[in-house]
Amino acid sequence: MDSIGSLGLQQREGAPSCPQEGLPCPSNSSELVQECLQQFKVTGAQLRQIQTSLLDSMEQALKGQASPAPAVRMLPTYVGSTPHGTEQGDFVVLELGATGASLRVLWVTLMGIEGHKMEPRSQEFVIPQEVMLGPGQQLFDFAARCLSEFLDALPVGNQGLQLGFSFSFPCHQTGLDKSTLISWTKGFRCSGVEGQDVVQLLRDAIQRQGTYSIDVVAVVNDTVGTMMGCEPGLGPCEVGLVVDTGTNACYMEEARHVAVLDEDRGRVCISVEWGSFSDDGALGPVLTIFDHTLDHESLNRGAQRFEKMIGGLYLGELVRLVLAHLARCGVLFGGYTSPALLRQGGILLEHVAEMEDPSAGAARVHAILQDLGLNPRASDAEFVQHVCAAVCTRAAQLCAAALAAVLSRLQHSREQQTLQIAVATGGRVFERHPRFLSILQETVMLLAPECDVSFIPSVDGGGQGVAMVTAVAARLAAHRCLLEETLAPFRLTREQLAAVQAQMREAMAKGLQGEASSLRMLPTYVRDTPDGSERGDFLALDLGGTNFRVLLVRVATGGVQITSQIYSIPECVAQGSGQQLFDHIVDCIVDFQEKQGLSGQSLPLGFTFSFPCTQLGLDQGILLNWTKGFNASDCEGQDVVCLLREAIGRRQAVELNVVAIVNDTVGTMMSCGYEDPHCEVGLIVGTGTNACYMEELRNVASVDGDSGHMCINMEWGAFGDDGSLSMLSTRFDASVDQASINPGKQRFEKMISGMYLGEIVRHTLLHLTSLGVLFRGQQTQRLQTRDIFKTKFLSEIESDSLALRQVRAILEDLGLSLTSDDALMVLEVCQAVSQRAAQLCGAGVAAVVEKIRENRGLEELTVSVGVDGTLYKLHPHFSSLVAATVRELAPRCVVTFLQSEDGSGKGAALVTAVACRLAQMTCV
Ligand code: 0WK
Ligand code: BGC
Ligand code: BGC
Repeated sequence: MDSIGSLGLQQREGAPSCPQEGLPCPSNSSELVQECLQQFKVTGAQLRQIQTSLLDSMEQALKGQASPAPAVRMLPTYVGSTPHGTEQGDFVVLELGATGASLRVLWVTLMGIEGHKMEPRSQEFVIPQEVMLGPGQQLFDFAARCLSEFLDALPVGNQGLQLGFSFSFPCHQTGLDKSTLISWTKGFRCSGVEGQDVVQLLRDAIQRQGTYSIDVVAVVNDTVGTMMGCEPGLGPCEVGLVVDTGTNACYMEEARHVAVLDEDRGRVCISVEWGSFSDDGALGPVLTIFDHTLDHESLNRGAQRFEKMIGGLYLGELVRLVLAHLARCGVLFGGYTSPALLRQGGILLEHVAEMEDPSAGAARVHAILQDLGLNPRASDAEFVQHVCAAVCTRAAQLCAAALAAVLSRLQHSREQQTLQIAVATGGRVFERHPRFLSILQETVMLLAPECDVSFIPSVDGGGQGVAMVTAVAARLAAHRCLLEETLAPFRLTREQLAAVQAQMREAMAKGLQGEASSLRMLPTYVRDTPDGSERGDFLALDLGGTNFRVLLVRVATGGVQITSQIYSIPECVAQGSGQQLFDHIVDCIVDFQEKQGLSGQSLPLGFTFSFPCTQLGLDQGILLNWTKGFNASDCEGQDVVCLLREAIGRRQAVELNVVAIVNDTVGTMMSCGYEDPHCEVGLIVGTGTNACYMEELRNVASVDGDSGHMCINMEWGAFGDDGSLSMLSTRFDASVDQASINPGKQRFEKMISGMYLGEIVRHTLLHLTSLGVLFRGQQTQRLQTRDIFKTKFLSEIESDSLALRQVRAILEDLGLSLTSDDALMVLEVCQAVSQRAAQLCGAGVAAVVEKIRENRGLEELTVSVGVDGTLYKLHPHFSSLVAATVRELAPRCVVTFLQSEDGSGKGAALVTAVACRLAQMTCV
């Protein structure tokens, strides 16, 4: 075991060799020895007290209790599952800290077949004292040099290597490859490392070394490596216990019990860091003056008190302090001491293990004591063995009390009365000390009789286990790369969005001039926004969104009152004959009139018809083509106002005066314009998407007149149908388009609107599943079902208030069995798809408001946009992303987005009211 320096104890310069402060020398020797040995006796009650108090601290820490700070840290390790046995590949493992003043490099080959194992190749390097206490960079450079020296001996060529970093110190982990050192323990005290990400420090050192391309993909605590390295046949082990220079344990906790994790399913490995356990109530009574002396002279005074009673780094020192005391009292070695006996670190674990080993016999004890420069008498050897046994027995019992606390925690967390568990053990105290494990086992059986515990020594100190975690991390890292690759086309740059804005401007100009353009720029014959003088009762229809609504709109001095009723449009009607569709609409109107006591009244009616129509007048709209899943026959190319009037005609005793047909964007603009005169743009992001705005009449080639304005229905859903958006289109967009009832059409809409986002996500998830990135590569029937992944799921999954667990619930309802990593990746897919949609929509709005600003030759334009549509209204981030994109691309426009409260039905009624007001004025 390590020399004095690496014992983490301070050298006491020039201290006179005199009896231990505060320790009287009683009259007879055996009484004195008994008195000393008695101090190391720990009663059952004390062990139970320690077990209980440690359990309390563990549960306080799990709950995230901040103050008083729990005595143990309970650090999540991002290891969520014990090995599947399928992990395979070659991995380099670097172990630092488990064995004190040495580090180890291993080459581990995982066969991926249960039970098949290749003996790892390894090499140990002694870490010089000045490196353990020097600048952090020096330590990591030393590690990088050892790595490359080890690899020099292997035929690795220049292949990329994956490394697992076993770093045996308390760390806050924020990922499998991100870990910040909290504090050094066990004789290490390098500067500039605490509070730093040790993975980055190692990566930087490997970079500086520059000899091998090594990717550090995982960092694990040695207890985790020990647990994961447990022979699959015998395990799986769900507890990892290390007693080497230091001591600690990890175990698999139910994720829902770990407050800092937003998880409610599955398990996560927790590193207890019980070395820092220091409950005065529990530990006070068992701490001896020798423990206080050792701590006082240690590098980390006051810290790791529990570890300093158990860890191999300290056992030898405790024995030395006792022997030195007894020698000074003349009880041992004839009162003679030696430099080695007085020198801290003079007695190492190896010495203690040998001297205590009953098979070693007194002769071996003599030899060791003579090596320490002592001249032991016959009785001395026996006393020394008793002291060694007392120190190590206490260590094993205390370790057992701690382990019993972990077992009790497992019983609580799994609500099990009895527990059958396998504990992987690692560390040289287990390997070297003859009785440590047996004392531990006996004491655990006393303290946790309802637990059936099997202890499984880890084969190679956890190297295999670290390689397992590295394999899992490598798999996750590879998956992350594939995920990034898959989502990259959805991540639009500012340049790409500005290009979309410019292309839309160009298409707008061409459309207004009647030139070939994917933007039809349809005049709507709405020349003015309401001026508030409108009055009267109006019927309104609202067809084309999620719901078909019939509304009674009363426009009075006090404002607008709306009574409405939602009716469904069954798919068979939406895709049946036009006559059937319009008859269905009239049926709904009649039903509404009856319910509202309006039967027989012929109120002016405004018809919000949310499909592309060429308008020849306010009450004439030729349907150009259906969109959004509608496909009723014999309608395209027809004047839908006529079709409605014919349907009214077919229905006896119904009289309706269809005054206006408006697009839902126009209805929304008018509805919001009634409250805010600045509202000159209408935007819909719902089942479909589209925008309209008030254009200068002089710019509308197809309508006579050079003054005044005309509201233009852009029909931007079709933007890019000429292929101008192909550079942005992904393979998933193509799949959605090909599967739609209007392939090649409405390309812009199919990247933005609610009818399609869910499908884009579904196709992306199918692709990632086929790559094995998601759902362990298991394709499920459900996920292959069209429209099974609703766009509303995106809004739910992306809502900040939804914990990952709820994301899982949504996906499990889809019959998907998934891990938390899967849920996270699905969330990222949803975010990428909706972010692109919002940004494209923002680029469109930026094009429109810039057009208005330039139309009016303004330096700065203040304008409001009336918005409606389920996606825009319900998605947690869509509206803010649209606004942010508009601010970015149209910085000279101050744009206010007004969410329409009453939908566009009110707008249609207002358009009708304006038309009626204008008609009355011309009659007067
Ligand atoms: C509500 C409007 C209606 C429009 C719809 C669009 O009243 O005219 O078509 O919003 O949103 P969606 O219902 O398609 O989500
Ligand atoms: C460290 C632990 C480590 C244990 C065993 C302790 O000093 O804080 O992280 O697991 O030693 O090596
Ligand atoms: C239609 C537009 C409508 C938009 C929003 C699109 O599919 O073509 O007329 O405004 O959906 O509902």
